[in-house]
Amino acid sequence: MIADEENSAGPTILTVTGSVEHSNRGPSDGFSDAFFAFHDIEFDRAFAFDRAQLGALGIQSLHVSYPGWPEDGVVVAGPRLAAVLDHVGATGETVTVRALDGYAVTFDRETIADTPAILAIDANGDPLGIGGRGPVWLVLPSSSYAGQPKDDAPLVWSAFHIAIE
Ligand SMILES: Nc1nc2c(c(=O)[nH]1)N[C@H]1C(S)=C(S)[C@@H](COP(=O)(O)O)O[C@H]1N2
Ligand SMILES: [Mo]
Repeated sequence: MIADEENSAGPTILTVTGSVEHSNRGPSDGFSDAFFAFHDIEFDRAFAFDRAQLGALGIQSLHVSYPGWPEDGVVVAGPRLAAVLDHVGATGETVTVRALDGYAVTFDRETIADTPAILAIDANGDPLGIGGRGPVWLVLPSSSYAGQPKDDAPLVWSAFHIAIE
């Protein structure tokens, strides 16, 4: 693996590609990066995070509730999306958060970076995993930015990829 800083020690759970100033891995490989290939995601370099690296960016908690959720809402924890964007030196105009199932939401970078959005890796004290809402769940409070839908449509669960464009 070609890397210029901070290699992941554990399995990668989130990869940031596109307009990033800092990277810790080289180009996507048609063989080993099979799931990126499945999603037609190609890149020259990227920043790959394991859980520990995301945790090292500073864990924040959020208690949120949306229509149709359990009555008490959910307490999630993880780094601020803004901290992750800072860490990779994101410079593009948009941030697209993409999930395992292909669901993706694109945000204006400066708008989303000004919100308390977090990339949750735990919910109600338990690590988020695949089959649940993990490995990463984008969570933000209601009314965090102008025009935010009233429901939880922007809250991408099972996220694994962020593209900066
Ligand atoms: N990975 C993923 N995240 C997603 C979705 C999805 O289909 N896939 N649906 C979104 C929408 S439109 C809503 S309203 C909420 C809740 O959808 P759900 O009830 O399908 O979880 O999750 C959002 N996050
Ligand atoms: Mo939805």
